[in-house]
Formats: sequence, C-alpha cells, structure tokens
Amino acid sequence: DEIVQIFAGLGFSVAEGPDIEDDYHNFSALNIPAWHPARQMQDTFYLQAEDPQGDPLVLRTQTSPVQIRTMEAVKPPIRIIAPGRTFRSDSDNTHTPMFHQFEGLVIDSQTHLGHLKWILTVFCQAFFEVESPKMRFRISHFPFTEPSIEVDIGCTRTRDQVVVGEGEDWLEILGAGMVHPQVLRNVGLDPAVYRGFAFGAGVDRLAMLK
Ligand code: 2NL
Repeated sequence: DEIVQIFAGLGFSVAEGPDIEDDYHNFSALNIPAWHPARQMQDTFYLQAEDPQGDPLVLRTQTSPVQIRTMEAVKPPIRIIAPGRTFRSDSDNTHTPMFHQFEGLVIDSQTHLGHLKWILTVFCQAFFEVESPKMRFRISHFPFTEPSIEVDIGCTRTRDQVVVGEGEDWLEILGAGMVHPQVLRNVGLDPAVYRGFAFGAGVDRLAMLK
C-alpha cells in the first residue's frame, strides 16, 4: 500500500491481473525466447492445463503480463503500477515460492531514460525517507528492455544494523529499462511513435530493508 501510494502521488494508477497466466502473456510477448532458462520447470510452475492455443498455463513469474494486457487494451499515454503475487519454483532460506512484486510502466511519445532515473530516484527518496539517497545505475540485461539497468542503493552494514541510502556498500533493489521495441510491436505499438520504460522490484525484499 505504501509503495502504491508513492506512485499514486506521481500520477500512476494501479493495474491488476490474474495469478494464472498463459505462456504468451507471461513469456513470449515479453521477448523471452523458448530456450530461455526462466521457462524451465525448475523456475516456473506449469499447470496441468492448456490455453485454447494448446500452450501451457503457468503461475505468473512476474507481474509484467499485467502490463502487456494493459498495453493491448488501452492507447498511450500509459502510466501504471502493477503490484501482486508472483510465483517461482524455488525455495530455500532466502527464496519463497510465492512472493510479491511491483512493476511500473510508462508509455508515451517522448519518454526517455532520464525520466526513468528521475522516477526511481524520487521513489527511493520517499520509500527510504532519505533526502538524497546514494544511488548507482548499472548497465544490465533483460530480454524485455533495451537498454537495461539495475539500481543499487548505498548502504552501511554493521554487526547489528543496515543503514540504507548512504555508505560504502551497495544493495541491489530494482531492475529497469526502456521497453524493448519488439515488446512494443508485440502489443501493436509502433516503436517509431511510442517509447516507454518499465521497472520491477521485490516487495518482500524492500519491506525487509525498511
Ligand atoms: C527485476 C526486474 C523488471 C521490467 C521488469 C517490463 C514489463 C514490460 C515491458 C518491459 Cl510489459 N519490462 N518489466 C523491466 C525491467 C526489469 O524487473 O529485477 N525485478 C525484480
């Protein structure tokens, strides 16, 4: 609720979608190829049921399919936040098979990386209650964004506490990037006309840091 409130203040509305998704909205539309490791049984819960195309149904592994469905349904400008349950076939001391994510999506005609960096900076200021949080934008790779970045926030770790927003250590808190042109084409948007950015983070992780 707190995360949603911060983005509501920045003009985002909340979008929701089903926990059970089809292969297309969870993977293919996001430019995740058939051979990608994320699609393997060890990572994804596959249901013993198929969609009308004969493709498998899955428990969504991220909330991106909500954003795909929004782009399919409404014309830009789009500014949404998609919080919700996500599922991965992974459980040990630091992973639970059901966790929570939020993803954000902005699509407009002039959107650029500067807007993304500003939004993420304002979010960290508000969430961690730090006036100028120390942040680092690192180049990364995701199939659905180009370019892709990961965001680290400065921290100090001592024996009995973690201070977030300052210090010499770094904590990875977010992944983000400009929406890949192929993802725009997949939802019927012309990449010569529209561009956008997206970001995603783990709610449980952020809650623990807070
Ligand atoms: C992470 C990274 C990310 C996105 C999620 C996205 C959604 C659409 C199109 C393009 Cl529909 N991208 N989502 C983009 C970059 C990173 O999440 O580390 N999440 C925990």
